[in-house]
Formats: sequence, structure tokens, C-alpha cells
Amino acid sequence: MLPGRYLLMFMVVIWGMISVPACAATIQVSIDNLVFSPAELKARVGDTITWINRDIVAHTATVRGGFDVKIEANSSPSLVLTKAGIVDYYCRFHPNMKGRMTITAE
Ligand SMILES: [Cu+2]
Repeated sequence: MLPGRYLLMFMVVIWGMISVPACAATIQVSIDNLVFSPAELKARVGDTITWINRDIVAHTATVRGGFDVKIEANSSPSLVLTKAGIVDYYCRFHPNMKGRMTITAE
């Protein structure tokens, strides 16, 4: 076996490990006065959504039959998107608070 061939394979593996996280983005959604902002966003599978709660009350980002992220006052929880599709979410405590994510495959 040629050592050079192993080196090439090693470099391909390392390149793959570096390039995958580089594609993923972190998207911030702020919450101010019971409003998700932006209310609608586009994202890709693998992206991270971070909700930044600037209110003094707790909220959630909840999908019927899906995820349920608890967002305490002055906290900023995150969620990694794992599935493509249109996701409508709302706050369990304030059902008028709504957001939509259009998630496309990587
Ligand atoms: Cu709320």
C-alpha cells in the first residue's frame, strides 16, 4: 500500500468534517413584546435556530406533533433543524404568537 494514498484519503475525510459545519448557519429569532422576529424565515436542514427572549415572561416555540422548545425569560435556547418542510410554530402561553420556518434540504 502506498502511504500517499492514505494521506489523500485522510485529507478527504478531514475536508468533509470541516466543510459540513461550515455550511450550517445559525439563525436568530428575537422575541420582543410577544412577537417572534422575523416571524417567517428560510433555513436549511442542519441550521440552528436560536430564539432570544427579550421579554420578562417565558415563551415556547411549539409545533403540534413536533418540537416544543421552552424559552425562559432572558434566555436563548437553540434547536438544530433536522427535517425539511414548512414548519408553523406558536407559543403555548400566548397562542397569538406565531412563526413559520421554510426548511429546505441541505
Ligand atoms: Cu409566549
